[in-house]
Amino acid sequence: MSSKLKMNYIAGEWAVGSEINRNINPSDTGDVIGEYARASEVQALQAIDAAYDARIIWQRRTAEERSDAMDRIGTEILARREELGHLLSREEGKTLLEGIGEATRAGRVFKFFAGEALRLGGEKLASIRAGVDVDVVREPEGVIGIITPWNFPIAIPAWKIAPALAYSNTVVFKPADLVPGSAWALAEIIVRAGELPPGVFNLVMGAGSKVGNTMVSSPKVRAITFTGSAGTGRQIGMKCMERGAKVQLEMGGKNPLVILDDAQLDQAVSVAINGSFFSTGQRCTGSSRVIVHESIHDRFVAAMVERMATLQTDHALKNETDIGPVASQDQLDQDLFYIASARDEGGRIVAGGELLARETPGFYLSPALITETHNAMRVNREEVFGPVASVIRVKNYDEALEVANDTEFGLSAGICTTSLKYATDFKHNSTAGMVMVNVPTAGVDYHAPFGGRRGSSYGSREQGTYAREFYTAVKTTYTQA
Ligand code: UN1
Repeated sequence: MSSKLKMNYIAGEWAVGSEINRNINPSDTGDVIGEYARASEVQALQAIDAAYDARIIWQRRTAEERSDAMDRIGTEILARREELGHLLSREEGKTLLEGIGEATRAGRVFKFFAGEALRLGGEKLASIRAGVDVDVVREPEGVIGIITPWNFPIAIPAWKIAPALAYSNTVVFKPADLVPGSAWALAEIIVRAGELPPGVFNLVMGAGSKVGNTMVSSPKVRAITFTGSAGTGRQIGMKCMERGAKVQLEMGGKNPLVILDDAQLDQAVSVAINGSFFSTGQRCTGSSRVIVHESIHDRFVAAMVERMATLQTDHALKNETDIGPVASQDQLDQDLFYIASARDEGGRIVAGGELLARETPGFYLSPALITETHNAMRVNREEVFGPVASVIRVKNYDEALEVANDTEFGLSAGICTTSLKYATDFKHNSTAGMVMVNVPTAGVDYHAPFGGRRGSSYGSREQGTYAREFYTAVKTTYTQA
């Protein structure tokens, strides 16, 4: 066992696991970031017991104490954002600027919930009976199981852990097995800077099939919040439903970006490039279907190709890199599969979609733009989760709206237009959970509700004050004096 092994945190103690996970840099597969202990199922159960037992202690802390803990955590994350961003980019492959941006967002989330801890209120209603008081209060749920994906290794953990703790719940946290580094660094800050009593926060690293499954199945875990693939999300949802646990699922997207013929071309290209390719397209909010009015189609595609030629795909930590590598070989295989399927179904790859050799061995794929696609093609139905965007040509706004809404997902949807009429209509009639006008479909504010409809999300919204819906239970009390 190496002394540098990064351990799980269970019941207030750092604990070795049953296996060792080597964390590899996707920009340079020869670079091992560190060794991380995978927890066993027994350890996951110990973490759950510890969180269960610590509930009362944490609930008895005052709102101010919990607020101060969140504030100290946020302060340390922000002070160390460059170092944390560096680690994040090194293990996940997004660029250093994106990594630092994400670490900053995580710090800001803790600051936001430091305020929210003090702001949790209730309601007083008039009763229909004389002399009776009706009060509606919010209480913690208990133990929250948190399961997070690899594409936002620090921000998504932050926006689930911060509200869970701020609203007096205790936590068992399982980060993605692919990127345990940022999550471990976050956990270390949480327990030390937060000065949390033992058991309030537990980190159990490892595979979803073992550790995650133990959390989902345990009757002591009152609520599960999950961000990840639609397939896993559905299974988790069904298991939670079976045992009556509260569940919140953030799954995939097949987000449309509509480009109308009155759009400002430069702006539309920037919005599309950002939404489709930044963070290597590995965002559930990414613009994967670019729906373009026929009168601007050729000009838009030409301008996209021109702009894409200026983008540097390279090692995530190089200053001049715009697009880092894909996060893993599995994800790269998936991206290539969808590019091939689009070509087989008649799509034209007008830019990118090629494996790139760089100074260091990594999962480099040039961002791909595919034209001549239609909405029934597999690449337009299923989530790719890579730097791959397809263009769908439409005759007019009505067709654009119809195509945009014709998806089993419904997370984010965007439109580029200078028309107030069409922008307003799109805001009203898009069936996505988040609608963007002249801004990218991805890259959301940390204090606004986040979530989608249909196959994208299940349960209440994340982030902002809306997070309290998931992390608290409502109680109505009636009192006759
Ligand atoms: C963003 O676009 O800023 O997994 C956030 C994801 C989303 C988060 C996207 N849950 O990509």
